Parts: sequence; C-alpha cells; structure tokens
Amino acid sequence: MSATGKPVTGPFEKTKGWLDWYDGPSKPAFVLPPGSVDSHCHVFGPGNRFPYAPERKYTPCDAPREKLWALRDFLGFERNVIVQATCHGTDNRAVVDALTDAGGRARGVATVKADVTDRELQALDDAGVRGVRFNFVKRLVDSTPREVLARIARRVGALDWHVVIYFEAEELPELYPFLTTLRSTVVIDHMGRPDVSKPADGPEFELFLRLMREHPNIWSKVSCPDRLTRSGGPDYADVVPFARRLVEAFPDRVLWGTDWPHPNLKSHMPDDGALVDFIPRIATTPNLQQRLLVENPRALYWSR
Ligand code: 0GY
Repeated sequence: MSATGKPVTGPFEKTKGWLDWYDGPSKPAFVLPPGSVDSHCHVFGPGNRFPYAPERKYTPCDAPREKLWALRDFLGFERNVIVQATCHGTDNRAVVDALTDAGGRARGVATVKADVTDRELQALDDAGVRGVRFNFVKRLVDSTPREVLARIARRVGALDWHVVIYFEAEELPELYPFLTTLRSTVVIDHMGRPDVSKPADGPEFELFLRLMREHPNIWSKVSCPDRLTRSGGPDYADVVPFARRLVEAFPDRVLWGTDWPHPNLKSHMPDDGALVDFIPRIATTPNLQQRLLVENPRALYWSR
C-alpha cells in the first residue's frame, strides 16, 4: 500500500513494492499562481542513453523529460528547476538534454568535479545551469574535501551561480562554519532534513533558523514532506509547522518543488497532486504563495 492508502500497483510491485513514481496523480485542489516553478525535480536516464554513475549508491527508475513535462502541465506549473542527483554523479548530460529540450522553461543545478574546465562550466551555463550541488548525505555520497568544494563554489560564483546543499539535520552543527564561509547564494534542500518528531520550535530546528537569520544569502527549499514525515501522507501534518515557520520568517528566501520522481524513497510513493495541496498549508496567503512559487525562483533562476 502507498502512504495514501491507495494500493500500489504496477510493473515493479513484485520486485520493490512501490512504483517508479505515483501513477495517475490527483488533480490538486490548489490552483497554482500563473508562472509557478517546480524548483526541485529530476530527470534520470534513460539509462541506455545517459548511463548511471558507476559510484552511485542507488539505481533510480528511468525518468525521462517527457514525463516531467507532462506532470508539469497536469499540475499547473509553468517551469522546472532540474537538480542533478547522485545517481548520475558528475555526468550532467541528462539534465542538459532536458534543459535544451525545455526551450527556456527549465533551469538546472549541476554537480561538477574539482577539475571541471572553464569551458565545461560555460557550456553548462549556456544550457541553463544556474547552480552547483554539494551533497553531504553520507548514505548517498563519499565525502569531498571542503577546500575542493570551496574552490568550486568560488569558480561558479564568478558565473553568478548559487550553491545547493543537501545534508541531514544531525550534520548541521559540524557543517555550520563551512556554510557560513560561502559567499554566493546558498540554497539548502528540504529544510536541512529536520527530525520532525522533535518540536519545530526546539533547539535543533532553531539552529537552522539561526543560520538563515544570521546569513541573508542562505535560502531553503520547503520541500519533501514525504521524505520527512513520521505521521504520513497525504496531509503530512507533522511537517507543516517546520515549513510554515520558514515561509513566514523568510518569505523571500524559500523555494518549493515536487522532487519528482522521488528517487531512493523506499517507504511509499507520494501523490504529486497531494504534494501540491500541501503548499497552501505552509504558504497560507496569496502573497506568500506568489513569492514561494513565482517571484523567488524567477529571481534566482530567470534573471538572465
Ligand atoms: C532528493 C533525495 C535523495 C537523493 C538525492 O542526489 C540524490 O541522489 O537527492 C535522497 O535519497 O534523500 O533530494 O531527491
């Protein structure tokens, strides 16, 4: 069964018990404002064209761009930000292929090696890449020395890219000093993955809030209730106070995305329509929704 109580059916049921993505998402009751951006989603493969990285820790489903565009249109988004995931390593070809196909309606976040050339960075920029992603989630990647990451951040800063950072809450105290050395805009994935069984006004999440309060270059994606929840979907009630706090405290520094096709999620497969209906519960006024879904991503990704 999925977390929504809907039986999980499909070709992969026998092997892994959940779908590649949620089949036949519901039509959201929430009507997205015109110009809304899905600011965190992925494309994968197809593996026979864009092979998965040999060093990957999981193998995703093939998630081709056509399926992403169909979901975008069905949910009512206008644009996408496609984020490189660890299963493609530093080979950004699937993202670049999707950006090229999107005709200006998508921007990308890449992952690059320390020895990436200026010419390679420029080609990514030309394709629509506007950020680089550093992943500190230990179950997903082997660690890269901080000096190497700092050097990459400085180089891409010259292209006016930002840095996207993925980590889990228990890593924040150790990572905190490094994060504060980054001079560009920094976007943290999924609210720094708080433990939502702890209070939203407790010391752990307070550290994350302090980071954002004291460093106006730091933004957060208020995404992935499906990854964070303990109480389950489709309403993800335990995640609401965390996301709502950030949206209300930092309305100009938050982004939202579906995370389609929800890679490496083992417990259930969220209904993307239900995820969209999560938005008005964390951004409770039209003004907050407009900033979260339209103005903030436009400023970060479509200023040129
Ligand atoms: C996500 C989630 C995950 C994976 C990745 O880069 C990745 O492989 O981001 C995860 O396993 O938490 O943000 O889409």
